[in-house]
Amino acid sequence: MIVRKLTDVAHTDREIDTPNWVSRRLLLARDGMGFSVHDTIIRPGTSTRMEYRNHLEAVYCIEGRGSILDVGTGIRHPIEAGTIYALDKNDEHVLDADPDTHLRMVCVFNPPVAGDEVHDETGAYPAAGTAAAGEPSPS
Ligand code: 9YT
Repeated sequence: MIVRKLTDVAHTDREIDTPNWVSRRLLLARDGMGFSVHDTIIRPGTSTRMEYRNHLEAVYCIEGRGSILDVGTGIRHPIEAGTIYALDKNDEHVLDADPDTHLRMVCVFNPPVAGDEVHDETGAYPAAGTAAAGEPSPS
């Protein structure tokens, strides 16, 4: 059994800090669950375009307000505590946090992220099993 607290993860290699968001990775690929779970803060007033071509992601908002633009449909959806969105079609999206509040999101990735991925120029994380995902390539 794995029992872990957010305070165990903060300021370790499980915390990824970027200009728009900070992601605390409570469960990663190396935990062997088949998915990863992140507690992510989206900074106030930021706008982040993403398209996880190599992952499915579900995101549950537990604090704050903002919106998500589904780039494929052009529809913008409000986000508040209690809203979940699931990128079941690897959907390209733009996530905005309102200027006066952060968004706090619980994110689940399948396949799990290894922990040290950064968004590439398309807003994706590299596929699992690649050197870019922090894993050795098969020889
Ligand atoms: C909600 C979202 O997609 N934020 C970007 C960071 C990412 N979810 C992560 O790695 O936690």
